[in-house]
Amino acid sequence: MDAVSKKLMPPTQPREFGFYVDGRFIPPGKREVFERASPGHDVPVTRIPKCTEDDLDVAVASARLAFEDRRWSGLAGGDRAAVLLKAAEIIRARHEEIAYWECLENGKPIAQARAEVGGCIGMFEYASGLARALHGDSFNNLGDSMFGIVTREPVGVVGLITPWNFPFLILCERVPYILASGCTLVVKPSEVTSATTLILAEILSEAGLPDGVMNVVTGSGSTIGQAMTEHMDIDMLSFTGSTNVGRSCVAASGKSNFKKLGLELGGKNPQIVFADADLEDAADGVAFGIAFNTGQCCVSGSRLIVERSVADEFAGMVADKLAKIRVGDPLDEQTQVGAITTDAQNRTIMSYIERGQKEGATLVCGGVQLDFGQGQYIAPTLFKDVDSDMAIAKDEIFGPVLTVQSFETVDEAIQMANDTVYGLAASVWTKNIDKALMVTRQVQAGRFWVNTTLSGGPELPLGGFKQSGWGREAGMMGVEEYTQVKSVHIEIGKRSPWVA
Ligand code: TXE
Repeated sequence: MDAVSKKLMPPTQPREFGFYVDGRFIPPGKREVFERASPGHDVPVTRIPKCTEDDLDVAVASARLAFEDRRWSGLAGGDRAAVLLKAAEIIRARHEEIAYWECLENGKPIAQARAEVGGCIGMFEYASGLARALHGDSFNNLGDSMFGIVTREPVGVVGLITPWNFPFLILCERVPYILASGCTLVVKPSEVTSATTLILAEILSEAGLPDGVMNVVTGSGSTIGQAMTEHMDIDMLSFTGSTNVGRSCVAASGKSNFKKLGLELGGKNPQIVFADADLEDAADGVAFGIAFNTGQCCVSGSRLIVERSVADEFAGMVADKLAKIRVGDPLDEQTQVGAITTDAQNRTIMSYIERGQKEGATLVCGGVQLDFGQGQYIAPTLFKDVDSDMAIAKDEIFGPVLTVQSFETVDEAIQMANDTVYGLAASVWTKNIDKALMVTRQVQAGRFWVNTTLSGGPELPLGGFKQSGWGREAGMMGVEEYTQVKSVHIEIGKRSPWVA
């Protein structure tokens, strides 16, 4: 498809998918089917089966068998790497198709979806190298009669539950790393954005991934997702989503088999701006940090904390930027911000905007639903006169809503930044290296940006402090998370007897 010159349109018929177990797609049959409408166009775009708990059991059994017979974990890292590299090549070839379905189900702009798919290719390429680099340790310093080896072994069957905000990107921040470790897996994508996960299953099969190593079960969180958290035969669960469901994953793990957990949960991420920053750059970065992906981003910079001497001027600069963002049809090449992904999320964001006003904050810009005749869109929104105990300053809104608060000293900025139950990400804007380092070292956040925001790649690990979660994805740590460590003690020579 000539991506640039041809105007993209939604499909005339929804695309039908089966779910994927043991290397084959299973059509819905008598199962209920969920019809997903594009949030930007209000027309049906995909039809996805609602799997049953029995389907999940079959998928887990398939992943279990594939793990136990070592068809994947028993391969050399180089052979696993070859499959991941081939998958990267096929994703590159199907780049446009993946971006199109991502855009339709999620509502994100097509240009952004394309860039994300490009990033996913890098994830597969990088993780392929890690399949070869993964190694343990050895101890040659235990005396002449003892030698120690530490091995890393795949943890087993992994359950992967993903959200709707970055259906393909979040998937690819995990799947190639899980596969690099030698684990097998069962994935449950969000019920509203399953298409690109099913496309990835097809791609991996074509790339030579043995049957049963990756399975995809589609359906709701309350049935399939909950059953995964309780499943006795899933060894590890990686969950990305709301803090509340993260809590229920922890409870379910304790009540079932103590499965290992990786959790990436909510965030209320500070953007700290000092008066000595390049304010033009900072205003642009802050606008991007809150409006990108309509603010439906766990690492959105949703709390602007700005030095008092420039607070009014800077808020004005950010408001100007927000007003110029091109919001509109996700399939339009020029669009920067697309539709809100779900009706429920749209209602949540609008109710926070109403609540902010009721609690006494002043709306500087946005705050309204935009009418394009179809779809659901919200104008990028800025609130000033915000107190830290207001809901808009405390809760993860998960929408394009930014609050402004001001500080006078570095310590005050650090204290305000840390005044949250979350610790996922933070950004600081300053030209003073001392301030940048003090803030970076003292603010509790798993990801930090200095004079930039929301950048990333396959090399650096992702994850949160505090109630933003447990564990890390991506980078070498992203493979190691999916391994167990075994310590081996080897006696050399004749044993000195215990019983004479
Ligand atoms: O998330 P859920 P929702 C936050 C964000 C948003 C809020 C609600 O604040 O407003 O969560 O979004 C599956 N057991 N984030 O309701 O429900 C579900 O099917 C197991 C932040 O959509 O957590 C989907 O696959 N799984 C976040 C996934 O969990 C369950 C991204 C996420 O859905 C389940 C998304 C259950 N009981 C939302 N219930 C981030 N950190 O990026 C649901 N699911």
